[in-house]
Amino acid sequence: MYQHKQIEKKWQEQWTKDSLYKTDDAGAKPKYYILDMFPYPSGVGLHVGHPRGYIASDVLARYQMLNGFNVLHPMGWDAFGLPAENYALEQKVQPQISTEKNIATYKRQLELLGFTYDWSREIKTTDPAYYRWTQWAFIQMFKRGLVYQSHEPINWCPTCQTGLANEDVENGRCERCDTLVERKPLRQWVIKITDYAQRLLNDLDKLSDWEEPIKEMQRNWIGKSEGAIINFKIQNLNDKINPKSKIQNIEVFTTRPDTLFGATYLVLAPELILNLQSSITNWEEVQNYINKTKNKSDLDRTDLNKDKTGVELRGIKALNPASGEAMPIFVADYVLPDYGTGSIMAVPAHDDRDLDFAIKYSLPIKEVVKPLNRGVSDIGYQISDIRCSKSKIQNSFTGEGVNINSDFLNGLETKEATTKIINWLTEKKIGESKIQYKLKDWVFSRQRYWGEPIPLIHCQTCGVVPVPEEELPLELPAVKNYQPSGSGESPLANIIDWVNTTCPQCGGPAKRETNTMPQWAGSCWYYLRYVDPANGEDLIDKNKEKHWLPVDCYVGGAEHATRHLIYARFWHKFLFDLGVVSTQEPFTKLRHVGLILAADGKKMSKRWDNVINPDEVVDKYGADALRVYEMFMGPFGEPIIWNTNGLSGARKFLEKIYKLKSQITNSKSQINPKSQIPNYRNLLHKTIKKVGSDIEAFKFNTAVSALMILVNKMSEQEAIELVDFSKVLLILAPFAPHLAEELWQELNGGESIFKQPWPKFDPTLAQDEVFNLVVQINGKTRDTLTADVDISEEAAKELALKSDKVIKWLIGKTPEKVIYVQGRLVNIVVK
Ligand code: ANZ
Ligand code: ZN
Repeated sequence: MYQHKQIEKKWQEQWTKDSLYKTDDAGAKPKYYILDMFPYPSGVGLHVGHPRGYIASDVLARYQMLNGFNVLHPMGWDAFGLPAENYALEQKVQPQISTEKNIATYKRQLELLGFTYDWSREIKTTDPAYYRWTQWAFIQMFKRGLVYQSHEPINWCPTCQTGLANEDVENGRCERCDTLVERKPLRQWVIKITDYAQRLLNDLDKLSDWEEPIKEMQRNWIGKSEGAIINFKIQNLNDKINPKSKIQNIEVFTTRPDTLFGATYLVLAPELILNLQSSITNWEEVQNYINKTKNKSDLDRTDLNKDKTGVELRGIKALNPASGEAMPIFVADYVLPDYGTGSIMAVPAHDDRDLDFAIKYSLPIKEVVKPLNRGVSDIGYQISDIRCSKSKIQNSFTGEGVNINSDFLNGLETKEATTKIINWLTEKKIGESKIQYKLKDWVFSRQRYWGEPIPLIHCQTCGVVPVPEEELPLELPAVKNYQPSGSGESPLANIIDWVNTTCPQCGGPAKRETNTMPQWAGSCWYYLRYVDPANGEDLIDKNKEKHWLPVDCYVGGAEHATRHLIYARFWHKFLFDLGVVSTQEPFTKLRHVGLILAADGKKMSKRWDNVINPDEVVDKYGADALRVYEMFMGPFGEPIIWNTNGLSGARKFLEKIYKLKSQITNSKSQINPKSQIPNYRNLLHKTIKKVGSDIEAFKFNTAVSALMILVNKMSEQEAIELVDFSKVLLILAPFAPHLAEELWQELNGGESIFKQPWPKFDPTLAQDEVFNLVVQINGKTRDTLTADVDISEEAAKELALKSDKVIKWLIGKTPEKVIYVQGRLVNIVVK
């Protein structure tokens, strides 16, 4: 009988006793650093969805151990942050205490699954010895001018009662609690991540082993646009109101300066116009409009399908510097305050949103670019003063083409026109070329308790002074009351003893910064600390860094594509500039794990009461069964629904292997009286080859399925040779380590199975089976080729068309159709 409980407990204890997973820094073996996105230890513990990625990285770690690598596979805890603090508030305990408790639960659950973590390198972001270096890096940024204080309105979550970074807002809602985010002016610390935008963008191209969709998400998040800034002079039509009014111009950012002659009005974001008040004659109307837009989310404002609204600013006009025409100026909320300059020149003929707006408010539409392949305009609005109805014009022409109605730009193609107008603007000092990023500077302060204290001191005489490095870590003081104040001040502000300090520069009375760092801070560099977790002198030892970095393979959720992964890449590049790390990028290979959904198709969550606890699964089916099932359930990167039947299938597979034991013979002479080579041999070698290459390609499901086919075949045999079965155990070991070790020890004894080499396959035995692929032209056979039995349709056709004989027959003819009959022939039809 396969007694999983007994077997799993026995080997977990033995492996720990033998320090099987303790990773040395030295040694002759090549290194392999495999990293999981470390969890945030929530109060409810793990559900069966969480370990999917951890199991995969563990399979890879064990596979690499068997392949002779010195594997570093660490684990730790991302334990600061709002959810931990909210949980503690709910439970009425200190976050320090609840966090420790949650970590203990997580660790116990992870250990049940038999992972290869080197726990001697465990770290937690809440440990002062750890966050000392988070604070240290922040101070280095401060000293290099990468950190600034701002009072601009930022995203504010009224439920979490804290300011948020752009990355923490999803569709206008707080990513944590789903509350509509407001804008609130707040004193805050901001990191100039935009200084690194171009490098973050460029180096994506070097990450050849990252999945393309994740790189694309980062490109879009960084959002580079090339264009120009253009200055528009403002005419005050009503000098009587305020002759001293200072407004002289409005700056806009545009990606299409070539359309300047087609700009027929300007639009300002409502947030931007307060300083124009004195010249505006309909101020009340404008003020009402501003108030109305206050609570709209960016998504609402920019939605193409939403009705555009706005109000004209009466009393002023703008002058188009190219055409000299006077243009009305509007406030409208489809222009956002914090992109570009917060103002635009509207070109309704060539921008959809401007067109909608122009039609609604009967504004002139002037066509200035025509498509290259069109002789005359067929849209019908090329005359500047034409007033159009929505029914007549549906779309603007937003592509590139040739300029018309544009004076000195006429006849130029878009690229040339762009260069020419930018030169013209620059010469006249009314504009210049400009690169704009969607990425915003990183709002780095939170008005909450459970985070790293920001190590800055406010002195009346010296201004803002960093805490001296030798005084780090600046520890988070223990407090009774850590409820958020909601006033925009952190709860730390109430700890007078802690706040009042002396200035490190002048010795005078000073006050500590009371904001804390965001949840993302600690995870920006944790992968470095595993390499050298106890270093009290430096963030990381240089030699160890050179040895272990970069991380060879990083596995985690796709939800981090634009947050953690951008922040960590930025932090790493900053540390590179400091000389702390020697590589430009931290993670060589990145793979994302798909979600495991509950049986009802929803995300597993306490809220839906659909969570399956891994403890119960392990108890009933065993850790190995859970591991095999989660690897087998479907393609690793895709979401998949949990199915308990699948779990019993995995369990039965392991039982079958356990039973194979009874068919084993040790001596060659006893077996297979009929033939010398057992008839599973070819399949065995094929499977060794496939399991290895599938693990490397993260195709765990097909690896397990190949193992299942092999085991089925072997169970039909009367006798199995021990050498062969030992190979089966070795390729099973990454997936079901406990069972593999148990059987290995029983049959072979000696050192752990994980100290053995991965079995070699015999290439001739592992060769794929082939068939004769007949190639016909118009039904007549012209060639016969050899093809793998599992050749794809495309590959079969390509193979056929490349045949020398076929090429000769095809001279002067073009194939009209190519038909593939699977496993038999390709027919090429020609006229
Ligand atoms: C004139 C123009 C003519 C534009 C044209 C487009 C087409 P991306 O690619 O996203 O950078 N824009 C600029 N700042 C804006 C803001 N704060 N809120 C909303 N829209 C803004 O887009 C840049 C274009 O988006 C800019 O180029 C501007 O419209 C608009 F045929 O200027 B364009
Ligand atoms: Zn001072």
